[in-house]
Amino acid sequence: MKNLTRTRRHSLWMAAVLGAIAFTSCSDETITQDDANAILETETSSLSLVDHGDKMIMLDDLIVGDDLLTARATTAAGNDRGRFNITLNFLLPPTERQEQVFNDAAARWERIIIKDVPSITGTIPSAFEGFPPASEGTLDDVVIEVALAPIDGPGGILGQAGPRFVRTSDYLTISGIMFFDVDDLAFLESLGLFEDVIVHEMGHVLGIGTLWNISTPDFERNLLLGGTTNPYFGGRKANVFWNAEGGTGELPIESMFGPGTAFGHWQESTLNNELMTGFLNLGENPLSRITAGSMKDLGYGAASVGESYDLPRGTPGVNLSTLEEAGAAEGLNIAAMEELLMPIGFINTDKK
Ligand SMILES: [Ca+2]
Ligand SMILES: [Ca+2]
Ligand SMILES: [Ca+2]
Ligand SMILES: [Ca+2]
Ligand SMILES: [Zn+2]
Repeated sequence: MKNLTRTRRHSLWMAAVLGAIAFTSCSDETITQDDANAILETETSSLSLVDHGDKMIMLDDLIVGDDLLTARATTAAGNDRGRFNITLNFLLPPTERQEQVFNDAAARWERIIIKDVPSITGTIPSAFEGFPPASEGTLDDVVIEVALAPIDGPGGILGQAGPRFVRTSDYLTISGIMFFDVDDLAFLESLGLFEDVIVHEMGHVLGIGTLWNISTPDFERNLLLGGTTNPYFGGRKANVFWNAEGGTGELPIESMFGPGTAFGHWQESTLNNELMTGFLNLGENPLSRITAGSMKDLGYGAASVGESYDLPRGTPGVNLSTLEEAGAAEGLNIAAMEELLMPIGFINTDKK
């Protein structure tokens, strides 16, 4: 069993998230889609994440009920060997609009991460108590379980997102979750930010702010550098584009606005309306080639392309620390409403 040094961020509202979700499902009972719908129609709906404790799981060894689950890298072609594919697994039937927004969000990432990765054959358990597996058979290339359910009504908690299982070969996401409060979606839609929020959260599932730093006996990744006062992104590709866009010094990572925002996003005061800052601006929030470069630094086969993004020439990087809270752009403090989840385990994808 390997232990991953996790940079888990604790935040006040994380406790609120946990407190808000009732724990009622039984781990040894599988809930059908109809059952799930019935549960969600009651006032105290309940979706809870399977608790595996703090130890990282090696999926080869995971026993669920009487079943020993195994999942391995495979040479099976999968659906599409020519490109990187994000599969969305909706736990509950989405509305047409929700499905469209999630599909559009996945498509935005698939324009940036383009290279196929080895498919996985086997059973990947659901991250949620009592639900069918996240994936069975051959998975090409990443599966995201999407749960849209009531959490705490409008405002407050938006939800949780992050990876669940990562590959041992590259420590990148195989499975992840996006769990959102349905009661907040109309508000996001009214701001014109529904799709941007989903793309943003999908970025966390794929590793932004969640897989930057990993330390195991077999693998080290240290992309978040600079300590707590002047954090910056250490990846070379992202920095090439940061400089090409007009930034000076190192690509700055957010250090302010508390846990949940700090150390998991680009710095708001400098990167402004870039999508992976902690605040979503009203209007456009492009996914720039700076972020595309950071996906390459993580290890993805990413294209050096980004959506149209304008960073003023000479925008200072980590050397400047004059950020004031009041200077935050008008918009949605997405990071204060989300909980980033860290991976819970590995699937062995090393060549034998
Ligand atoms: Ca593929
Ligand atoms: Ca594949
Ligand atoms: Ca809410
Ligand atoms: Ca922003
Ligand atoms: Zn975020």
